[in-house]
Amino acid sequence: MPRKAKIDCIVFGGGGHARVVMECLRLSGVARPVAVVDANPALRGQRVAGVRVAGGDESLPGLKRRGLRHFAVGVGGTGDNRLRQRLFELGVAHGLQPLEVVHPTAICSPDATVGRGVQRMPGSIVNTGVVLGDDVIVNTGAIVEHDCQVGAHAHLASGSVLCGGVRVGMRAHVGGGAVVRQGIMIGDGAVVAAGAVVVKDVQPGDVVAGVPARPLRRR
Ligand code: JB2
Repeated sequence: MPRKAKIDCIVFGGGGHARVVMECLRLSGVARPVAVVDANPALRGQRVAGVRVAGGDESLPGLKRRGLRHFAVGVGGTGDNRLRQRLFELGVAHGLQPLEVVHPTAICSPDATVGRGVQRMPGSIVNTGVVLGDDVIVNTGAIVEHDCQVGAHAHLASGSVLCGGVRVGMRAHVGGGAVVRQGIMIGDGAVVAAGAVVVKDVQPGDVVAGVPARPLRRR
């Protein structure tokens, strides 16, 4: 049952991830999404999960004049997290406050450190000693074991598992169902394909896939 929200907010992006974000905000009662901002002009004036698309990113000053002060990045993506970083920085540059997005079923240790705008989706688990940078997504059912460090804007996709002490760089993407062995380092902007099992460090920008994971190419 959704709880009564205290804060009205803007959601960047009007696709599938945005609808999950809006549901989390509603269920947790943290905020009420009241405007979607999306780059697709065809969406303007349409409704996404019942919320009107106000326009593209240029509509932010007008939304601020309406008194909105908070935002959530509703863009997910399956590899390239640069857009998410740009939108996060855009919101902050407009003086808006990033909201933490937490589904009621997400678990987080009290001894984890969580950055601004972090998203913890249904059934995700963040264990003790973990550090999550700004704007990280711990997507549905993902597990972040003890003492992992995850850089800003990284996306841990649904069902992925980071065993203990893994380090994930900024903007890296760990694909759905991938498993990363304990102590491994994944470089900035690297991509681990869905279902991979990572047993060796991944260099910045590398794309790795398979069991065990091997480099496919560098971005
Ligand atoms: O610069 C932009 C911009 N570029 C694209 N500014 C704003 N405000 N919005 C932008 N967008 C919009 O993001 C697109 O027009 C589109 O409506 C939305 C992205 O939606 P899409 O459904 O394509 O992807 P997603 O990020 O919501 O979901 C992906 O990532 C999730 C984690 C999907 O691949 C999902 O399957 C996945 N679960």
